[in-house]
Amino acid sequence: MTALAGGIGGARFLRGVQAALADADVTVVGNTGDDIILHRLNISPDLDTVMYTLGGGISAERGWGREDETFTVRAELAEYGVGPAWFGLGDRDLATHLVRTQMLAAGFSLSDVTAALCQRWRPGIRLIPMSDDRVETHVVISDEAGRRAIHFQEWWLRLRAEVPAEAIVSVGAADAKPAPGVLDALAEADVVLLPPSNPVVSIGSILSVPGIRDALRETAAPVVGVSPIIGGSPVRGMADACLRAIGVETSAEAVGRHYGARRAGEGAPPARADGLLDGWLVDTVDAGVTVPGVRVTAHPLLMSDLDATVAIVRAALELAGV
Ligand code: FO1
Repeated sequence: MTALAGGIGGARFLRGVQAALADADVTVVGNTGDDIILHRLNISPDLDTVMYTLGGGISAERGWGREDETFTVRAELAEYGVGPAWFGLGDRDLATHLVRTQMLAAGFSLSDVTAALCQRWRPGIRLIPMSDDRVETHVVISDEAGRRAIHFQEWWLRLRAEVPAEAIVSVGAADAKPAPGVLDALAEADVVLLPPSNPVVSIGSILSVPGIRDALRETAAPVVGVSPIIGGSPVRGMADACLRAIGVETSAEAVGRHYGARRAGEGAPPARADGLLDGWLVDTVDAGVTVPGVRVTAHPLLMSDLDATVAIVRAALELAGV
């Protein structure tokens, strides 16, 4: 199986994949658009969130960063008036950023770094970045300081996505190449899943790397997505603020239609066949939504515990017909 994944929601879903398909060969293509350089350290939030969640190091309370974490270094930096205060730089997490930074500086690729970090965490899946080239998600906003682009993390964490995003841009994507193994993982999969990650800054960021979208559309494997929106609101995070930025309504139906159908269905009007999906799994409250050319089924989508998540994974695999 191959899955595209962002951060917290995607990682939680992958826990269900790990439990449901213990002996399957699973490749996760991780989003690196959230990556940020702080204090000259290379930080990859979504890769770390997947690695920690599947490797048993994640903070259960926060969904990101490490369990038993402390923030002493951040506090000391603040004493010097050095920010940013809005980014939760954890002391244990710092070691991950230090290892990544020094390996990149030594000439290793982000894929090599990720494989090395996973040697410790043993997530039980193969985690590869969407690209070894630098891609950063920036957000165009207008406020008293004028119209400008800020890093996604600043918009997400300092502004809590409360200032409208006029545009969300994957800086560097046009020149980025899929990381080694990404295209093969999509072409050779028996099934491809799009977890309930943020459709814009996580799934959308991965799809912004030239070649990945086409590989998804051309794979012989069935492609099934799981809605991140239940009953008109995002389960977690602020996907609604991101969807608003691209003019997509915050609903399971609108996101399904945003992803679109991979094959023209017999549905009238004939479905756009330039989309991604064969199947779209929505919550029971959204049962009955339609996505032309895409088979839609409903199942409770709240990942309230591991059993619930495993049941969602099974429903997605059933929809995929595998
Ligand atoms: N999310 C937060 O809501 N607050 C934080 O302070 C924060 C810090 C952080 C540090 C390392 C890391 O790997 C993830 C972190 N996240 C934090 C999550 C991060 O912002 C993710 O990019 C978003 O949750 C979107 O996936």
